[in-house]
Amino acid sequence: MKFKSGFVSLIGRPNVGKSTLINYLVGDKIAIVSEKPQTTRNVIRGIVTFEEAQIVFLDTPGIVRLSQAKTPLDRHIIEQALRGLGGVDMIVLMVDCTSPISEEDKFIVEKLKTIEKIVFLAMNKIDKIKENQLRSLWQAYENLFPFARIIPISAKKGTNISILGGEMIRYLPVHPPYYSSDLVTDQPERILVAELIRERIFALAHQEIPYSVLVKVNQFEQRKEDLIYVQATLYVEHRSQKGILIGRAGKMIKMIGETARGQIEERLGCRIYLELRVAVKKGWRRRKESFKDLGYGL
Ligand SMILES: Nc1nc2c(ncn2[C@@H]2O[C@H](COP(=O)(O)OP(=O)(O)OP(=O)(O)O)[C@@H](O)[C@H]2O)c(=O)[nH]1
Ligand SMILES: [Mg+2]
Repeated sequence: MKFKSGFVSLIGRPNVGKSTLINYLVGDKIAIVSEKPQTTRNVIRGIVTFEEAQIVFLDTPGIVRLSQAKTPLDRHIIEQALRGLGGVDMIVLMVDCTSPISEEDKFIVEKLKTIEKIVFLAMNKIDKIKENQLRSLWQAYENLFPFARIIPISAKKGTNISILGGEMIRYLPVHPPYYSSDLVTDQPERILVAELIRERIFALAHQEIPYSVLVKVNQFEQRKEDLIYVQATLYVEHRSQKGILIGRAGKMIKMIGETARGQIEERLGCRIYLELRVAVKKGWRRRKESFKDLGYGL
């Protein structure tokens, strides 16, 4: 049997579980996840190597309609995600089966109609519904677009993920692997660290704060054999947000730092000395030149 290999883009509206799926597939935490929508800002590659195939997944930021994009950053993020539709062998549209077809889903399907690619539909979060609740939604999606496969899954519990993987391999082209088999992502460690810090901000801060923060890792140095020194700056958009992020007597920033350190240590497998600073980069989400600091792929 010949080896198969290809690129698969994972798209969908925010919060449907794309990053959760990519983590499950690679068996490692490479993409941050949160209960809040619009968590992912960059396209992240997750590599899964089987005996007979290698799939390179592209986790993309959640797509909203352009009219809903509030800032130049939002528009930039959507453009990134839509770019994820080109240059891949296959596309998986992920939807949340606990809610009806949304305007965003329809917007994405319209985009899919303009490109000739194999598209799977992954109906995620089946752990939250009863089986008979799926039928009418399934039918509705079937009427919307000629999906090559429709697979109900739970990215959180791992339900039907092996079926999804197996079906994808069937459609992939014969091609040698693109990456070494021990690699799960090509994301640089600095970016991964910045993302893990951002995940803690999404978990701990409220309202606009997580969306207003840009994390930049300035120093990443091996100080001892098992100790890495990391210095990161958390940029906010306004002076008032600085105080909120630091918290009363520094409580919030301390909590972000402590929990992030634990996550980074677990991921990198060594001790971390983490130093966080908070600074203001006025209105950075409106300024294109600051997007390059967002990190990978920009
Ligand atoms: N119950 C349940 N929850 C899930 C499942 N998959 C993901 N979630 C939850 O849904 C939320 C969003 O998950 P993410 O993986 O961050 O979603 P995303 O599509 O990457 O979101 P964006 O990056 O904002 O586009 C998190 O709270 C996950 O724990 C699932 O199969 N079942
Ligand atoms: Mg995501």
